[in-house]
Amino acid sequence: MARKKISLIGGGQIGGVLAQLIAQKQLGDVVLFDIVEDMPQGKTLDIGEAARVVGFDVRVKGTNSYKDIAGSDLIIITAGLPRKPGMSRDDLLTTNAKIMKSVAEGVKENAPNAIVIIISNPLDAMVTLFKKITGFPANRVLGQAGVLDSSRFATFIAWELDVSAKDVNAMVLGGHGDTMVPLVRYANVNGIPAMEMLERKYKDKTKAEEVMKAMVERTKMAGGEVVKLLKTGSAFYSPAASAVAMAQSILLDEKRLLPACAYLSGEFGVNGYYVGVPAVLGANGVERVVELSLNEEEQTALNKSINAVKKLVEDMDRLGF
Ligand code: A3D
Repeated sequence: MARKKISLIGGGQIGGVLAQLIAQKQLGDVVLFDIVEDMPQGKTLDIGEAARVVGFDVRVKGTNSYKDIAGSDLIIITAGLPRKPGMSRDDLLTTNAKIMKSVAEGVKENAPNAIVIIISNPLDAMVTLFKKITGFPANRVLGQAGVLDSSRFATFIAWELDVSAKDVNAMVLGGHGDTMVPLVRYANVNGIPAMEMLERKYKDKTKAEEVMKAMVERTKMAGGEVVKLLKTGSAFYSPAASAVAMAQSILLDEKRLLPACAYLSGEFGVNGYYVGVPAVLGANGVERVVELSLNEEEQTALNKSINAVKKLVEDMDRLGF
């Protein structure tokens, strides 16, 4: 079987880690594209020279030409500026929409059959714009945010309960912004509700609720927490790892159920917008969106998040993109 081809558009912090992780996992040959001359070539040479010591056979190539992405099975886009301290993701809209426009045109012309995962912020708007410009079918255009937001939430729960992060399932839905919705009621440790374990730990329901609330708030602000510490950019190790989990599910047709920024056609009562929802990811990209029952509080929070996404998309339309 021929190796898969994965192209990464944007060779910055996330792009570099993506290239390394994909090579180490041998998911396929990698092309790293950036507009900065020589930089993607330098990074891929460096990553590739570890082939012997790490033990991988896939090829990793850097480029400044879109022609090299031809025949890609999967593309991951990180082109665009990251946040600096004090900025919200939405502050990146105008700059990154311009970048996304040129990227979408390059992908449409050179790799029209690829499945595309977008990471660039503001995420929900960038996925919408990419879909609009390329006209690719909805199942082949999706965004990474929920896997990372959910990993953050699950990891905080694991640290708090002193259990393996592998046993914690916790999902975050909605847009990738301050209105995201961590689903407390569904959070569990191998099936045991996380709230029940917290209540047993503290022997006090109110205290358990306070601790959970703090973890929910930390999850919502987790991106900003990293930005504040790094000062020069935003998180890149965990976003790359999250996109690789999605890429692997698609490339190996694992059909994992992961929260993804997916196009809704009536699911969750939403039509024609990209929102973070549970989705089955397989060889056809987003194979289906999975609905789940929400109580009134959760539905209200999700509606608020959906409205924030709609406003962002309207702002983008008004700016002429
Ligand atoms: P950074 O290290 O600056 O890399 C971005 C790269 O994009 C740079 O190497 C640029 O040269 C390149 N670039 C700029 N313009 C173009 C263009 N027209 N074509 C191709 N490449 C171009 O940023 P990063 O890797 O840290 O972050 C990339 C994006 O991901 C930013 O928009 C972040 O806000 C976003 N991000 C999203 C998440 C999510 O979970 C959704 C998490 C973290 C960061």
